[in-house]
Amino acid sequence: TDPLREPPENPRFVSRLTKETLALIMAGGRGSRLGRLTLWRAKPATPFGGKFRIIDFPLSNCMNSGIRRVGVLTQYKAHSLIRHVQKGWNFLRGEFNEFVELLPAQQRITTSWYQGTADAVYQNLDIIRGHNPQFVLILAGDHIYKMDYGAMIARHVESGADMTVACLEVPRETAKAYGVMATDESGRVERFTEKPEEPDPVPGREDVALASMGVYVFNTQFLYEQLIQDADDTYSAHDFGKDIIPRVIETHQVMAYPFRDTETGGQAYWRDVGTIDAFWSANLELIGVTPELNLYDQDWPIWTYQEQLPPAKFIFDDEDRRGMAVDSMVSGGCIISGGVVRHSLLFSNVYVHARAYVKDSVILPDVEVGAGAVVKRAVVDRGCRIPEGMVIGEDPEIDAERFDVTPGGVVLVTPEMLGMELHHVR
Ligand code: ADQ
Ligand code: ADP
Repeated sequence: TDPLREPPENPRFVSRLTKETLALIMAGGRGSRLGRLTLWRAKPATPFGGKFRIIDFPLSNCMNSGIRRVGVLTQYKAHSLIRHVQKGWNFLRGEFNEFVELLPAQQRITTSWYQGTADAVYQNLDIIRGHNPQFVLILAGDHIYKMDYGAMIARHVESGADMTVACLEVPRETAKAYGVMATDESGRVERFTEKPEEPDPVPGREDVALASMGVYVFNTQFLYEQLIQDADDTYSAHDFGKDIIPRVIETHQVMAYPFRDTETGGQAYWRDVGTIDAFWSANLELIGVTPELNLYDQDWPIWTYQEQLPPAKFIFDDEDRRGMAVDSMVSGGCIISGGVVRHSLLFSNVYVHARAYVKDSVILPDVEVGAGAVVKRAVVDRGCRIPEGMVIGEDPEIDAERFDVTPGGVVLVTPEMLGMELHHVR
């Protein structure tokens, strides 16, 4: 039986498994392909979808899956991330042994910062031991998706695996960016190559490959053994994808878990918004009539830190016939005062002044678009003040002098590029 299509017969069984699970969210990576959007924040802290930050997705998946013991491993530019987790994720009940705990790199065991992902976990071994979980669920902090980890852990237990790796089918040409695996008929992983030049295709389907999502379930004892062994290996990069998985598939039972859409059984939504182009289009996709990622799904709410903000306000100028947003999402605290917003996503507290025009753009919180300014096909970072009359997104050559223009023709605008002294810090 496929636990994804048929709910497990005894749901209490799954809740026992999730209760016995400690989730560790790897949130230390830089996300350097996001360019200057991650100059001052780690990728998991990057705002997404009008109200959220990327890390809210794996964190919400944990809550909705009944996993209430979560550690967040941070390293690179963690301040914004730490602040968000502290403000927004402190609603769990310690009395019930529920927590979201921050685990910054602090050189507790060795004198180096976290090296690979396995080293980040290794350096927290004593903390994990203290929680004494039966399973450890390792998650990446920088993907956008809705997934019930309970179903995966149930499958892990049913199959008797030592470790289970969640995977997805991706076009073979994009598979180079991932860990790629091949399985036997039972789903056991037989080959695993991190970021291969020539990804293995899925048998019989030449243009598809099986990519690891970087989501792993471990039996805790097995994880300890592997991490301790790996720590002694001077040739290891101490990374799950590069070192641990290729090694353990030889000697242990590592199973693949295909992540599918729970309703259709087909391809599930999963996005690595690794580049500005991907970030821009994943945000604008949400505006569509029936986006693949439904943020209005009350069965799988995405939690976040919410500021108390007044409703969005639209001030219509009768003479100019302006002061509106169409085909857009507009968050709390925004004021569109005599400007026009089309096919755009506005995060909180965005002020669009008279005769300004915003189109095909993603505007992060606390931005002001000055009177008569034009912003097209852009990602505007938090705290930017676009001066009166400035034109962005009409002439790539002029844009490139001041801003970053992506291969897809999206203009990234940050406060530094506008010559602003400091990021708007609140
Ligand atoms: P990558 O995403 O390239 O591949 P990596 O850079 O290790 O792997 O990042 C994985 C996650 O760990 C990210 O969320 C990142 O922020 C975080 N991270 C990285 N280094 C860290 C550190 N030192 N401390 C704390 N957190 C850290 C991985 C797998 C592939 C898989 C893809 C799926 O290695 O096999 O296909 O994820 O995206
Ligand atoms: P976020 O929108 O992700 O919360 P912030 O704009 O608040 O990010 O900035 C995140 C962190 O980076 C804060 O600690 C802030 O002080 C710091 N920061 C932002 N811009 C600069 C800058 N130009 N110079 C120094 N520190 C900065």
